[in-house]
Amino acid sequence: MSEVKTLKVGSRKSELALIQTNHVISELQKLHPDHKFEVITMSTMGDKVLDVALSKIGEKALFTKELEIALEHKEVDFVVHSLKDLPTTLPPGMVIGSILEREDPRDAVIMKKGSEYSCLEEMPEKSVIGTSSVRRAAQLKAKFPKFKFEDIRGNLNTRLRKLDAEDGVYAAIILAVAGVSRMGWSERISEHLPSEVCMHAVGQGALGVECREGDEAIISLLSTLHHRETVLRAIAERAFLRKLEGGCSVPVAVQSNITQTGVSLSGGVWSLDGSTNIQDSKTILFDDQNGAKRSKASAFVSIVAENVGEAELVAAERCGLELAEALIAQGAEAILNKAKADNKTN
Ligand code: DPM
Repeated sequence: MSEVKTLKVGSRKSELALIQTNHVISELQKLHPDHKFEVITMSTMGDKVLDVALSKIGEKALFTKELEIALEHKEVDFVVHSLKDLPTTLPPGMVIGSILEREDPRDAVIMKKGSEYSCLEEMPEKSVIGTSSVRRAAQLKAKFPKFKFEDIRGNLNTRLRKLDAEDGVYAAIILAVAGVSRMGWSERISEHLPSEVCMHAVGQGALGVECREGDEAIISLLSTLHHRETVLRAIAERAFLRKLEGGCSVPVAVQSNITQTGVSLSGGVWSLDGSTNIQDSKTILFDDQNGAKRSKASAFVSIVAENVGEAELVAAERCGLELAEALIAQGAEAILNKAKADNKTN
């Protein structure tokens, strides 16, 4: 009998991060009642630098780097993240060992407290909408040229406080439904944005657990939390973003779906002002991937999921890659390069 050792779980310090970390621990505890877990918190650059727009910091591992260093030094055994904050290429030696069932991946409109409006359509000209996401701003600028879009930074608690402040400038802010509902604030959501208005970010609404590559005991423990459909959607979306070389500084958005027979992905790229965009869709059937082989323990866009079918994983990755190739053939790279350059100068 091996002695039960306490596993160390890394987390950011924000309330949302701790809710997410505790959720993963409680799911693990249900399946593995004999294990013990201890949470170790730390701040990341994204938590410390609050006066610069996210898209301008230009560091892809903004919310993950310090935690990954702790992982590398074995100060923690695994780290819980919002999947959308995990870059599509992880540092060498790191993998994603678990992807939990996705919540609603849409974006939502939160009105200032006491607002008389219930959706963007109703709001008057020049209303100030708070978001630091170039993806949200680009899509919404195209649909609602009547608004002014302004950066808003800080964790969710800070943002809600800035929105509701009596002397605050924002009439509404845009946040992910998943984060708002994990915080217990669902009743503050006035409008869920459909994909025709605002497609979501890659990985949005799902949790990903990062661990050391080759740490078989932890990988096998974490694999028990994998949610098949979410794993496949995450692979398709991340393969798409990786091929486009997009991070959180460029307007790239997606919408994915898993059916009995295959993977479907819609996606697009936008100029920062939303005036130019390229969108397309792709479906790849699982059937077409039969006979696909992978080497043992290989990762798909850094996701290790040995308990999900080979043909399905291959189909998901191909779906993302082929959609990206289709967009590149239609001129996506010029739009993204311009967005990256404009981001630096604005
Ligand atoms: C990333 C973006 C944002 C976060 C960019 C984007 C939003 C930044 C902003 C990559 N990470 O979505 O286009 O609104 O200024 C973040 C949130 C969550 C994870 C908060 C949110 C919770 C939802 C989830 C920040 N990361 O997007 O409202 O787990 O998907």
